[in-house]
Amino acid sequence: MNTMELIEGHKRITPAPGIPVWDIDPYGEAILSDPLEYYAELRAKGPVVYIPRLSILALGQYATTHKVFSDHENFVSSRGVGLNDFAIEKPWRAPSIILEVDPPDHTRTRKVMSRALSPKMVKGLVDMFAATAEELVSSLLKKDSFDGVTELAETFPVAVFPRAVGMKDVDQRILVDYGACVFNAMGPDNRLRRWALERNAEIAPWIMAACARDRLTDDGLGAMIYDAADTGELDQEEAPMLVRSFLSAGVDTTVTGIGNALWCFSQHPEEWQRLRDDPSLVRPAVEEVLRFTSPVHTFGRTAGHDTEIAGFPVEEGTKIICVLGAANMDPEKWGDPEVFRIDRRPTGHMAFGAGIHGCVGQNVARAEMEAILHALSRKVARIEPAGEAVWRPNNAIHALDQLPLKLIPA
Ligand code: OVM
Repeated sequence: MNTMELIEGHKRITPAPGIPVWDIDPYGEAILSDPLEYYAELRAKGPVVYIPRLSILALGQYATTHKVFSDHENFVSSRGVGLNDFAIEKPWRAPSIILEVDPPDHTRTRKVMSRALSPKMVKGLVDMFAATAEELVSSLLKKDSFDGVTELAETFPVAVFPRAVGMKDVDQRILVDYGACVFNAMGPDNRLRRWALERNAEIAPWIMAACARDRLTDDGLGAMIYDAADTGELDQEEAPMLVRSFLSAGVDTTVTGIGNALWCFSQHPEEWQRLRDDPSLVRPAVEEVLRFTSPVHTFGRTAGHDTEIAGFPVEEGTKIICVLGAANMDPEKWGDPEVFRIDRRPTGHMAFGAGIHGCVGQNVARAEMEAILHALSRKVARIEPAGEAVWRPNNAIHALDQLPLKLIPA
């Protein structure tokens, strides 16, 4: 007899006495669009908070978020990094063989992906990134105004990343939407997740077809994955699944990072001027944009066995959301987190996660953002708002929907 009560596809838990209870929906669209107050209240309630309507624990203080996120032994990924527990419910798609796994399975696939995304491979891409960024910025300078989301933040990664992977099929709308689906699917059964499942049904066949070996050139990052299948490092059917991970995690995330960077500099012209005066600030500016806007705002884990968080007992099967956006805004860690300062050098920010699952593509992500900021900083005196910035709620991503901009030539 199974008397376990389920909620959002995981076990309903009884929180340990003393854990603060907060009756809120962290996936409400108003919060997802404008999360700063929610981040502050979450941190203020304590190191760990129980959210009854989803029966999950939520972490927002830097110290606890970092500790739990780095602890893959107690807080597993193989049961899914959203609210569904893969040990109980059938996952919405075939699980990722790098994201939704634990060691030792994770160790083998991670090694193949980190080779394809290594600093050496990124070095081979930077000239192509720079040339594409220069060309794109030149063409946007000819316009009176444009949408920073569709015409720059989406266009650039879609121009360079599928090319780096060696994809023969490229469709901006499908590639961006697929990432949005993957991240929305991490949330509860709300409007956003239901959209994701519907949209995924339309585009998943296109995505999987685009990951096939005969749809990839033999000189890209995708070919490196298939090479690993040839040498026996991977099974044959694992190669397209790892190429799928490039598309799940590598497009919408960098689109968001670039869009958020444009937003930061349109709102902080004095910081743009500092960047123009000292191009060596491009690198730390990228880190500050990532800290300040947290493109991936929330990521989950599951307690693999009975354990504890901040001294409170946590039962096996508990879903825990790590609110990376809140950790990146914790004044205990950052002092003045709500000040956007491009020379902050925010070592230890959580935008790429932490621990063994820390973003394997972070060198590519940085290179894309740096290429755009370099091109803009040489050609553009000011990045001005040309209308209201509108955020696009997503269960795991903090991204813009619209960003009307005007570039003032240098
Ligand atoms: C994957 C995947 C999907 C989403 C995110 C991610 C941030 C990985 O399919 O492997 O890492």
